[in-house]
Amino acid sequence: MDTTTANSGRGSAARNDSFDSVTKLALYERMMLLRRAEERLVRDFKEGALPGNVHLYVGEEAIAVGVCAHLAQRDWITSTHRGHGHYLAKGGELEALFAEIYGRAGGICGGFGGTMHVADFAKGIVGANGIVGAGIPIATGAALSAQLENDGRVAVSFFGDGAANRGVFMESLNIAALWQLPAVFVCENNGYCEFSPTDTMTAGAIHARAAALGMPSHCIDGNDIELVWRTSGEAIARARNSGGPSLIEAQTYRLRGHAEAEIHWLSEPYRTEEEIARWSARDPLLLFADRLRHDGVADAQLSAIEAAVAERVEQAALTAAKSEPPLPDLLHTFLGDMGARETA
Ligand SMILES: Cc1ncc(C[n+]2csc(CCOP(=O)(O)OP(=O)(O)O)c2C)c(N)n1
Ligand SMILES: [Mg+2]
Repeated sequence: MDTTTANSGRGSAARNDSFDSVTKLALYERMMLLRRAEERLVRDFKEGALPGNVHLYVGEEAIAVGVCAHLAQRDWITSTHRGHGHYLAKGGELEALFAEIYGRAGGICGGFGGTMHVADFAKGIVGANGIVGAGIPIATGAALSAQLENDGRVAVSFFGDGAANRGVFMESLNIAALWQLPAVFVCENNGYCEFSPTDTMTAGAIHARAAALGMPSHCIDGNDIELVWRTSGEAIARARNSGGPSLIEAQTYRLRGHAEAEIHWLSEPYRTEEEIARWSARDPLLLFADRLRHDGVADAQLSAIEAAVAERVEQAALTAAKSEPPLPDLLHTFLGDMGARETA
């Protein structure tokens, strides 16, 4: 997706306004990258090759990929505990992602952060975050800095439906609306907060909360890549052109568990087979492949994209696994002052 994430001018992405065949195939490839990378992690988890647990984004790929297609490298995103997809969609390096999750020195954070802290500030990836909702005020602060610098950057915050029930959500939206900050708030409503259905914990509609603040909002099918791409393109352009913030509620479903380790925690299922089957039939990659075939893309071309991505993922995972664990001495480097105090 080089054409859409290139860095240019005052932070404006070299954005393609038409959902043309080049854009569509680039989006498909990027969604496939997210999917295959996490399928590799599923395998690693089952083989006991991961140092801990992972929260996967499988089934939600259209959101991160559709939104990030409109961002330049110098724009910011904040992410969640389910952050691998956001990282890859914003252009994060694949091998460094695997190495980080494996806890190796070649990781994007030197192997000290792990799955829930993948970040690359140079690419505007301000970080995944284990604290639910914590990325929302961070993106708001980034948007404030863009406004003060008047540099045309935009900040996007991805967060879940559960996070929208934290106080910091309304606090952040309030100040973003009041100061007309260049921010886009993207709520990934996957119908669950851990094992609790959203409708057992959330009053009203999340997107409707913006109306009280005079902020534009949209509620869309988050599994429809074209809809995500078009809606977020408008919201990001509005933010970039001093038109203020927006809230997008993208409805989706996680096709895997809340966390891979949940099979060890739960005594009974919290979702029905019927529900999972219904959403599997609406897998965003299947929907997009159908759309591409309908638009005349040959099966062979889709298979070639998939095979190339699979090979890239396999090579990255193998290389990352060969990276050494971080040197213990470096721990004090990252602890900074706190480390100095502890060792004094
Ligand atoms: C402040 C805080 N409270 C609770 C948790 C425990 N927790 C981790 S993930 C999660 C669910 C979040 O749901 P949602 O925001 O909908 O995101 P999803 O997992 O569905 O992507 C919870 C409650 C936490 N990490 N941080
Ligand atoms: Mg959720």
